[in-house]
Amino acid sequence: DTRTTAPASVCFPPGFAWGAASAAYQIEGATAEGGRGPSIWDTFAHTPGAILDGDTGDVACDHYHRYREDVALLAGLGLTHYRFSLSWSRLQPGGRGPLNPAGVAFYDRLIDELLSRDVLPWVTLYHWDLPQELEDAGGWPERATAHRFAEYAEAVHARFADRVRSWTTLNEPWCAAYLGYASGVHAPGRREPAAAVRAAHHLLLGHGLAVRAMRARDDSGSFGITVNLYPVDSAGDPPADADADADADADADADADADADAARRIDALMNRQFLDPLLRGCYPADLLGDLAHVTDTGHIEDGDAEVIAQPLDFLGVNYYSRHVVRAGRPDSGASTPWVGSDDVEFVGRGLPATEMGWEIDPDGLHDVLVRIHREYDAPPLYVTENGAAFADEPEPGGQVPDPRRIDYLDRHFRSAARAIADGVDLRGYFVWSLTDNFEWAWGYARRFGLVYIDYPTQRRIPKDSARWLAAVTRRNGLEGVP
Ligand code: PNW
Repeated sequence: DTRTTAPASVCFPPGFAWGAASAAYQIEGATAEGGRGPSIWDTFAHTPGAILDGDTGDVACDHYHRYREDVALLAGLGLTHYRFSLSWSRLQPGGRGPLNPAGVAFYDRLIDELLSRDVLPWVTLYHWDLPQELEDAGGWPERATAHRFAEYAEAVHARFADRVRSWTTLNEPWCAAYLGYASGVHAPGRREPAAAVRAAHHLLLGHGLAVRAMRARDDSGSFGITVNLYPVDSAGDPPADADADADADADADADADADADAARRIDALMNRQFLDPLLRGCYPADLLGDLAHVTDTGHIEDGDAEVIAQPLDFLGVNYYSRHVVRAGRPDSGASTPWVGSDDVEFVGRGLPATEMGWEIDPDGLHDVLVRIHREYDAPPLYVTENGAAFADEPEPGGQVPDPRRIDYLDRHFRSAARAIADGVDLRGYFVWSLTDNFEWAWGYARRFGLVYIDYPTQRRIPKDSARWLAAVTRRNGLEGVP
């Protein structure tokens, strides 16, 4: 612990929304039931070598059959909000046309169960599971996919808007575009940098078209998007001054400039590529310059900027860590998500990390929230994901002590409270994740849950962090640490 003073108690604003989050492919299983069609994640997970240990989402947490128990766990924690995603290929098996009645019936049951326990459903329309038929037609690099997404959103909204008030179009378009189409570590596993840039644009376009279509039906709901943001710092020391030797100073200055430029480029790709078109109505000019040698802008049509910049009722922010970068050598050959910037090195700072290898940096959450507040005309913010993978296992007595997760959440909650004190209009916080689940490329080998899942029996065991979170939500705040 690097704290210098013991934290005082903190209170969150009245009505602050406490919740937990999940995503369809990570929990549902039942991938061939109820008329569900295949998605790119079914195809990818069944590709040998794609997922650690050959894991797939075929069964996952069997939430499709056990949703009642999962909703009971959630309500038992005193959580009032549940962020989950709809499986597009459960609702439209081929990615277009009328909704599949059995898919609708499942989400009807889930939503009604949540409402009966006074938990508000926060629906995400797309958490990465594109219907395979749409990928076969080209996927997100094709403009038509944005239109299919808007049609899907409109049909789903028409069916559920009587009970669902909060609509998030996309989860983390950066991941969907760059891990899916550039580095290839996520579905559909393509390694085509130019296609990834087009995918990012068509995801944003699909978001705008979807918001427009849903609002045209009924404007009374709440519409937003979730992006994953990182503060990006330069590793370069600030230029040395004073009396040291002038040549060495000049070298150090040049290095620091190159590092600062690396940080600018990664910030553009990671953060501003999404925040600027959503909240300011245009792409950052420096990003378009950086990407000019990857692809031209022929896929960006007149009017797209206006569609993407639909007014939003909230912005969801997912936060996990900070990036620290320096200029390095071009690393051609390896497939990276950092399209056009494969010469940037990511620098470890030697901080304690979670089992994802992500360094724990609670201040970074404060920094991204304050940055949005200061640099953009932003709608109310929600932390739609934050959480940690740690491998704690049940003890013989049945408890699952996970002190590192409690400490992680405690420090991030305090950082969020500090952002609120600095003027950020933060309205709620969703912990990732309610239960352990299918952690994408890592399969079941990484556990983010507040609730442990014993996969062979599908038994659910609340971890100590779940009970701790229940006390936080009850009190709407944190106690001081003596
Ligand atoms: C997010 N990265 O994924 C997703 O929204 C969740 O579905 C996921 O389980 C959670 O965070 C934990 O991983 C990310 O490589 C995956 O930067 C990868 C990255 C970021 C977020």
